[in-house]
Amino acid sequence: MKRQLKFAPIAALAAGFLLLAGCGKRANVGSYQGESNQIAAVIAQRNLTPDDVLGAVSTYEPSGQHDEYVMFASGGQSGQVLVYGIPSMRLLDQIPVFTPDSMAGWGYGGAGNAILHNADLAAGPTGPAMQVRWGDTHHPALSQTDAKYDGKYLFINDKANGRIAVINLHYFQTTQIVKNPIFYNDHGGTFVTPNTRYVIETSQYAAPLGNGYAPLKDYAAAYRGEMTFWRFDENTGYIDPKRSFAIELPPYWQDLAIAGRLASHGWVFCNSFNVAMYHDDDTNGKPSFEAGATQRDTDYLHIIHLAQAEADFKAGKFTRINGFPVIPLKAAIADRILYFTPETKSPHGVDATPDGQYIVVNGKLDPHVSVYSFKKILAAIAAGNYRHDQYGVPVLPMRETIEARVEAGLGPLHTQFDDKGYAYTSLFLDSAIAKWALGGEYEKLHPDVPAWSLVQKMPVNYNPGHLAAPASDTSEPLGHYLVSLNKWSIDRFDTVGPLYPEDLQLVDISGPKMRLLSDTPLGLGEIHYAEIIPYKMLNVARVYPMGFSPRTWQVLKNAVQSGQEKIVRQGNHVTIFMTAVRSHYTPEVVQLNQGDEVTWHITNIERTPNASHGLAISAYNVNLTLNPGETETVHFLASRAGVFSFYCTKFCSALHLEMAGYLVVKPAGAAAVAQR
Ligand code: RUQ
Ligand code: CUA
Repeated sequence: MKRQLKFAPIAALAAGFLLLAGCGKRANVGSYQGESNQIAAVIAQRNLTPDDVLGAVSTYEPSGQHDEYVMFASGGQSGQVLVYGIPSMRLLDQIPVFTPDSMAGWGYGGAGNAILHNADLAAGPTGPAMQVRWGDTHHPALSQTDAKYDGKYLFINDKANGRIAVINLHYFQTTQIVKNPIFYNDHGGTFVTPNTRYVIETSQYAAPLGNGYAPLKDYAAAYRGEMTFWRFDENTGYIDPKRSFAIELPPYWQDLAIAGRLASHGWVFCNSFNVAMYHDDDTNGKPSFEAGATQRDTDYLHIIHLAQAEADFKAGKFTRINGFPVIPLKAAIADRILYFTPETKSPHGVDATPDGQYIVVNGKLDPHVSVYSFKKILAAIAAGNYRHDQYGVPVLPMRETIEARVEAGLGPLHTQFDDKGYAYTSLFLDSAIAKWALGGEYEKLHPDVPAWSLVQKMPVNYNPGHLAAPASDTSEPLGHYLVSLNKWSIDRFDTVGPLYPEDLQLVDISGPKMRLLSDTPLGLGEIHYAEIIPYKMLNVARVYPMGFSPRTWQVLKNAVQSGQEKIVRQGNHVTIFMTAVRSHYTPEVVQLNQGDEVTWHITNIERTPNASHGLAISAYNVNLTLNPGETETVHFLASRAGVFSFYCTKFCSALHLEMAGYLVVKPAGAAAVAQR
């Protein structure tokens, strides 16, 4: 349809383009005079509309020019985190987290192995240890100080296996993965409290707490949900499981959550979507979950007083499940930690306005966005005018907690906020974004636009899930851009096989109307959520300190240095002390006997940024990436005899191909005889 929008003389557009271009610092209009015909010709030849040209010039980063923002996006089933530059939408990095990554040398002998191993399932009464080597990342959360981004850490969950990872943003490196000790899966994670004291992780599909067994017929009595509060230690940069705890919740399927801030500091809000507790053991011909879980008109917004829960935890009012402290449901009710208020059925996203005053809930099956007032929630709690659900949890009447309902459109999922008092809600079924005006204090920001009213709907392509806007999850959102993370792309790109990419659409939200700028396909995994931060708020290292170990997260005093290279044999244990620098390894030949136990230390002794090396050993499944200053240690058993090469995987210099060596493993016993 857009293509029929033929516009006035191309020359006029080119002139407009020149005006636009002339606004930049890099050149003035005069310097484009010679190119104007050429520009007009390209516009005509490529059949571009004025909007297309505006989108292009708003997002193009000339060679060498950097993006203003970075977006940290979940990589979905890739198990990783993706890093994009905005507005160019160039993919800058894939940070390996839950899945081995050969480009980064993550999970092939180095530090990643230990971190991944730490997050495997431990052996327990129900079965043996289990190794998991993938993840389904959903919700990244940047660390905050005083409800604002501080650019230090990123957290992300693995929905499939109930795990949380910590990524250090000085080195863009995963430093820790913790496995939830009482639950196999999660979804409502990660969300951080305003000072990153806690990282929140909530279970999704109810099950017996502690990963035990109970038949489905015992659902109501034996199945539960839970919310885990992982205590993050700012001083060490690690989650401290010993200071972490959970709260037992009824077996409603808990979904997304958000930590309150400012007005609602100390509280947490969480959706649920199967309050009907529908379950089916597949023997009675009952309908599917899809029908059963949505049979009630309302589900429950969980309102959790975290400050009180923390007090209970500190006072020892918990039981231990698999050794992990859990505040029982009964105690959570008795100590006024947990309340519900109805929400329209099958809700998905819950988001807090920047001031923490309103809680915005989107019910997938209701065209309205429901806005709850935190003040009213507190008043309803104080009034004590509630009934109880079947587990005894107080249910605050919806009419007392709700502030407004905004008719946004079909299938509202998630909401983001800008700096001008507007909210943006994705409409999955409408394939659109609804921009609407906030009320309360926010009315001052847009005196001519009525509070809680729809302002604009803009189509997107297609079926948006989350939206992401810079600093939307903080007390100071920045506006400017919005990324629509669309689940389906249908006809947007050349078809590359039956698995379609997602479509990330960049939208300009700086003006009164939303404006589409660009489409970016993503064929690496399904982005669920993303957070966006100005690049200047990060403090990114260019090289490691010399001898830095990503395994211990420290500079190792005994990391191999230049001149100290050697191979030491003690019985059948061989220790290799190796360095890498453009363009050779020292030593270059390693001679072993079949059956030797090998410990291989290697340090990249470069100080030049960008001078990374690799260490790949054929057949032994060893593949390291060594950034300048980095030291790594690999252990393996020389179980296979033969002549193996090891080589540098990073094209580091003109003589990179020569950066190689021989690993010669002499056969033992009979094998030696068979050798020709
Ligand atoms: S999800 S499309 Cu956040 Cu996992 Cu909503
Ligand atoms: Cu080092 Cu190639």
